Amino acid sequence: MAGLLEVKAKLAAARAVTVLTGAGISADSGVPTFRGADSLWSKFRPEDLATPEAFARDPRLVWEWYNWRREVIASKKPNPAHATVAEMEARFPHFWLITQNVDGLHADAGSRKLSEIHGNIWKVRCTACGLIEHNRQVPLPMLPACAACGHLVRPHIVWFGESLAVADIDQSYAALRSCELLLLIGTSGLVYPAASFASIAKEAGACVVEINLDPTPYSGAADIALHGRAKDLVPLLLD
Ligand code: BJW
Ligand code: ZN
Repeated sequence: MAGLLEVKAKLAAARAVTVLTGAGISADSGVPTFRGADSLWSKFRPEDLATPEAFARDPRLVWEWYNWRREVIASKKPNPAHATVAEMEARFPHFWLITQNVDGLHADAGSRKLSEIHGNIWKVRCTACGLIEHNRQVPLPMLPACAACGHLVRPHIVWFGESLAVADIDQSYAALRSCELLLLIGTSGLVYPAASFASIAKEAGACVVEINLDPTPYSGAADIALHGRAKDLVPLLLD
């Protein structure tokens, strides 16, 4: 495939690599994506389910949706693309993974140097005291309450209109500005601030490589674009 050998050569020489992933990497594990045919946003309206206003209006509806998502994701396993990204931690002296995915599959695959910038579906956060807890119970009882203070908990997920955690933003920007190579894997590049990450790395001098089933808004900014399934292409990068 045109471009693949070039990416492999660049990776073989690189010391600082940053990876940004989106729903496409987990699509190969059977987790639904957000956009496109048969995706989450083709069946549900984001403003009904993934905004703080939606949760304030109808927490039961939002939690029912998350209970369904948790049930879907609970049976899914990391695929060879997640495994290869986890392997990159040991391969490069400077490595950071930024994921928009909330499914936890990167951590399941062994990734530790990672920022889950949109949160994690297996964590809940108290709306009163702010306590964040791991919780793998499926389904969660309606409505789930905080173990410490008894108030309503919410998914520890960044919804539309909410800010990302400062520590995640700082860590991500540092990794984007200092990498030689940025790999964009399976993201549509439509949601900010992640949509601006390729240009931040490029302005700092990085080579930007996109791996996606289809061209995206990132493709124009990418130095090299490889089109195909993440589970097929990503393992080829290190073999
Ligand atoms: C494959 C494949 C295979 C398939 N192999 N590839 C302008 C500037 C700045 C901000 C904004 C702006 N305009 C609007 C905003 C605000 C908003 C935003 O960006 N909206 C856009 C839609 C325009 N952003 C925010 O609100 C963010 N906060 C923020 O900016 O704070 C400051 C601020 C506040 C208020 C106003 C302005 C600024 C927070 C965004 C949080 C997004 N959260 C979500 C949902 C969480 C719900 C949940 O999961 O439970 O996170 S949105 C949803 O999209 C989810 C994802 O992480 C995110 C990205 O999607 P992703 O991963 O790219 O998936 P898809 O489905 O879009 O694409 C899949 C790709 O994979 C496709 O390209 C396929 O081709 C490919 N693919 N199979 C390889 N096998
Ligand atoms: Zn509490």
